[in-house]
Amino acid sequence: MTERSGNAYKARLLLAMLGVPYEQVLVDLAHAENRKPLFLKLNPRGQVPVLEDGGRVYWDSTAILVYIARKHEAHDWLPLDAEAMAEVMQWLALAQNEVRYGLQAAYVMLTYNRGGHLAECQDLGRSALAVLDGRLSGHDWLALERPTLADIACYPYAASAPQAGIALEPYPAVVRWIKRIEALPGWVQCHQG
Ligand SMILES: N[C@@H](CCC(=O)N[C@@H](CS)C(=O)NCC(=O)O)C(=O)O
Repeated sequence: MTERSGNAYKARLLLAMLGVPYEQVLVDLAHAENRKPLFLKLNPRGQVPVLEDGGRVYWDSTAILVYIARKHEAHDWLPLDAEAMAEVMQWLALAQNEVRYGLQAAYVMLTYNRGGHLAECQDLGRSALAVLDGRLSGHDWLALERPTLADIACYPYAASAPQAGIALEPYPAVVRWIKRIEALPGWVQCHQG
């Protein structure tokens, strides 16, 4: 994993909130360590996060969040019954679509000076924030009236929207929800040290 990846942060955040110890291995994205054969053996997509556990390797933050929640029987964070699980999973889908290709993409372009269609990504990012704000205007959490994987998956790149060139002021319910998440027991910062 790398400390600056919002996707790796999701896994670190859940592990911290569950009090599960883990070893963090940093991957040097700036020097394309993630494109070297050794890393591609772990994740053929060449992306962090990757989780190694019990002699097996898992990639993609959604799969990793689900794995951690199930393995540690964190039913509050990812319930087993059909309705509740689907309610959580729909937000994981938003995290992997509008958030990933909108907020994350714009964040990466501005923070790491990468090329791309910035305005389009920012528009997509704003559409993600509007959906989040709509839900959070009448609820404290994205699903099930309690913190779940839905919040962990959407939070990192919503919180870093200003670094993606998107002001959070038009989304006041999102701003209150970010503060609520950051007050949860076990919350850790994205960038350590
Ligand atoms: N869908 C993937 C996205 C992972 C992703 O975008 N990782 C970024 C860091 S946050 C990465 O490894 N970028 C390096 C690259 O693509 O070369 C997930 O949720 O894990």
